[in-house]
Amino acid sequence: MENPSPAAALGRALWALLLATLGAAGLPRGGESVCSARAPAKYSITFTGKWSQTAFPKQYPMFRPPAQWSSLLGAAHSSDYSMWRKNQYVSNGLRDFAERGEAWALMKEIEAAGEALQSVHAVFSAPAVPSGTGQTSAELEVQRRHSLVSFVVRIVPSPDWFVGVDSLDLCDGDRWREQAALDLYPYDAGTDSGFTFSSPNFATIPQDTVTEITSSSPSHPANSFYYPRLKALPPIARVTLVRLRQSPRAFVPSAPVLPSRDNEIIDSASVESILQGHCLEERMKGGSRQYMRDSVLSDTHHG
Ligand SMILES: [Ca+2]
Repeated sequence: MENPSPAAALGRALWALLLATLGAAGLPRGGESVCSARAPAKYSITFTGKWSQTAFPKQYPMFRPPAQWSSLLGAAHSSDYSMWRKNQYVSNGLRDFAERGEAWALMKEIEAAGEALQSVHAVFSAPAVPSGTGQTSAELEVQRRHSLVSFVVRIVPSPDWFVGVDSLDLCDGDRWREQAALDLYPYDAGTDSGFTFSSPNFATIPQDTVTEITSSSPSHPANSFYYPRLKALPPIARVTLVRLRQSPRAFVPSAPVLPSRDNEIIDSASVESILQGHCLEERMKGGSRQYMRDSVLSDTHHG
């Protein structure tokens, strides 16, 4: 199936011709180059927390809950979809996720984007990380028209702080990147005005845009990330994406990824538990085949 064949070569040639014919109309928003990589590509994504007490001693959360990370929720999408963006307002779904780790509304938004604009190819998620420095991973698939990857992970505890990636393009012209790695820094969703990790809820009215939290901004001594002597914060997490070489046919779906039982996060329902709900499974079956095939849904839930 994956062996290059004359038919496949012809298909690629026709596709290239089609793209050439479409010309500028086929260009994604923002003037990025068109991805012409032929087959879809599969990646592993690994999120590594670097939120240690050594690196971030100020107000480091020790109890109820100790420093940890929510589930990771992401999507492979086109430039017509944006999960979050610096200096823009978050959606209601991302607000729920950033403030409380609730993934349901965000999932519904992603699903709606996938159905209305075909701008989302697949959703992926990884289990929550029960410590500030733990690791979690997932697999995802991108394709030519959905070569961008975005994801979010909530900082727990925090008012509305998260880390993530906005529209990382895994395609480089006619080929897929072998790997990508990014240091991650905290962002403020602009929906809760709490200054510290454990601040009580304090809605930001009117809502503010997404801003990066730095060692000097917000410029207030009470802020948990305020380190006036530091020029910049150290990265609080890192993400690595590595292309998997297995052909889709040879790929053996991994065992279901289940949330950790002995380190239940004291946030809200995990993404996994929501994603395992049959309602969503039914709704997502159009736009997220990759998710359906490889991830947490059990085989007892046939849509
Ligand atoms: Ca805030």
